[in-house]
Amino acid sequence: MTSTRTRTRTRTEPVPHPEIHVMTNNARLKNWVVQIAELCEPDKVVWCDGSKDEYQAMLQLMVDAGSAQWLSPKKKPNSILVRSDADDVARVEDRTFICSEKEEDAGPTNNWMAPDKMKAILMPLFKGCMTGRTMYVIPFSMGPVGSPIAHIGVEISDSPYVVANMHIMTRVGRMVLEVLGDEGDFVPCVHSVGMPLGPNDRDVPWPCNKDNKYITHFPKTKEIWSFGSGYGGNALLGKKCFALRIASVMAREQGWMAEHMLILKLTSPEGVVKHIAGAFPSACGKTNLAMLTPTIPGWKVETVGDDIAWMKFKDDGYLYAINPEAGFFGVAPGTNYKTNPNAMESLKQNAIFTNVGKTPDGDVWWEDIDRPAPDLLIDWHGHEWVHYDAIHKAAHPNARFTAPASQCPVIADNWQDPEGVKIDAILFGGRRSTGQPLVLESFSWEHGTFLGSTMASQKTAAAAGKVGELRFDPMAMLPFCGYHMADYWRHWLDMGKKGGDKMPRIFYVNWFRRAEDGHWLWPGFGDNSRVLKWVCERCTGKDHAVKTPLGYLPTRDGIDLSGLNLREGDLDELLRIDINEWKQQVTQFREHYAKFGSKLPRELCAQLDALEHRLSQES
Ligand code: O2Y
Ligand code: MN
Repeated sequence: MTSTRTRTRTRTEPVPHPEIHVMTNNARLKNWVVQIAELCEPDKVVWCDGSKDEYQAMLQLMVDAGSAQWLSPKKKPNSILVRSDADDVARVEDRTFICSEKEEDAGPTNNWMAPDKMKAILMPLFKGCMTGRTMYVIPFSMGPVGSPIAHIGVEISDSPYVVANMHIMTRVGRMVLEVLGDEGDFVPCVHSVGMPLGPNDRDVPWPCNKDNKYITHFPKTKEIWSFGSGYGGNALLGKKCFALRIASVMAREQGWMAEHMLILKLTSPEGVVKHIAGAFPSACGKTNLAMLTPTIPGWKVETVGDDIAWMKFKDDGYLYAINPEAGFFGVAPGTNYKTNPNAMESLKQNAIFTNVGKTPDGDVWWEDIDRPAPDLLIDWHGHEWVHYDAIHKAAHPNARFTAPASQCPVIADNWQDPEGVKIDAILFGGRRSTGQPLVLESFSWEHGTFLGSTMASQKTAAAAGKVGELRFDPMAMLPFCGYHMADYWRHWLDMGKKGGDKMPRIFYVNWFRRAEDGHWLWPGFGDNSRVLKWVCERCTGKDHAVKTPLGYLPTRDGIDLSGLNLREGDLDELLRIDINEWKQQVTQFREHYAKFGSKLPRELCAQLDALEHRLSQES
């Protein structure tokens, strides 16, 4: 595909300093923008105002440059298709660094480099990296502008794709600068695709730098520097870099929580409202759960957020959450009117599609979209697609749609409430084919923290008599925690001490358990509302649970199964606890904990010992 080599500047004359039309009196911001312009040497500096005209201009710019194409206005009005470089298609965890002063503060699960050493690598890369390009200054708010739970960032980027996506995913523009004021604080985020253009260079549709990718975070100074990738979480720096990695550091320092969690609003037929946050690793149907269509009559699920939750205590002592984002950056393949009709409705217009297939009539197509691939389908490389080719997918497996959250038919009326929503329950969940019951409730916040810290998916199904190996992803934060994971667990425990009995109840769910013959025991999707109903009822004090070594499990009639034809014995299997399997899991939990050394909170060791003891009492 395209060449992504690093180009050196070929100009011999010094570039006249670009005129900067400053939109703020915030001295720190003004100085920083000048400093970055001097470093990156763009041809032009543009301050983004967040207007609709600006968004449209970015789309047109991409189309004119050959980076994007308009989709049919009849099929997907005001929407574009973008094809990335084949080497720039996903987050790059091995190129993602936490640059804390001390290595021990990044912990064993992050790549670490000392700040000075990283800056010594980055500065020569950023020097002149925007030559021949425009440098965009994007002031954005993570969360409703002015909300006491929100925070402000400013991203500098040389990518119009980033500007357009930031317009959808965050709140961009003048109102952010107004809230920032002359003295306000912001997180500086510097991004470059890492491909300067000399006077005789022709640009490529998706500039990037495949040899030099760095996604770097500086917890002490709260800076983000990203070089070489234009894609998703590597380049839209408000999302994983700010809202999780840097925000998790800020949250620990300031006494709040930045979590990789969906937020949903659940309303019972009697009008009882509960807000539930949920942490699930990638590919566990988080967006589907956030937008679920309940199968039980009278219950309503509405979406507050599908990926990230920021939670702060209010004066009443409860935790309130906002979704810091304003859009969805959802995985396209597998999304269809059966798995997630609300996502399909959300992306019907004003959307950006990245690396999906294109139909001859100007619509999008991806694997499992619910309609057969048409003739003359163009794949994500831009080539005619060969049908039924199992290896060459029409859409890249990590193909994305970016769509405004406001277009979701079940977006909650209070999703932009600056005060946030009171969180009643937190769900943890992994993909576990054996062992883990459909749902259980923790005994306490401390026990719930233990459940989150041992959250895992199974790499392979269990062989007879042996547990499948577990891939741990504590609180679904493994790639996103900006500091030592054991210090993060300490922070969870401290939050629990602070909130006491006003903290949300904690549950662990598993939609993915299989029977011995391999069939799924639980239908999932809309039927997950049956589990949410049990969660809601537990929060309102209903006592339909039994105490087990793992936590409180539903009684046999605790889960509403009306209208659902579960096979005989499947409910028993969904709630069965195999003591021997759990004893083997305890061994794996110990190995997992051993990685965190002396920082591991003793409360969590005590929880593991207590689990082992409870299991031993059962045999
Ligand atoms: O591949 C990327 O750059 C995006 S990753 C992503 C996007 C939206 C929501 N969650 C994720 C994730 O990896 O958790
Ligand atoms: Mn995510």
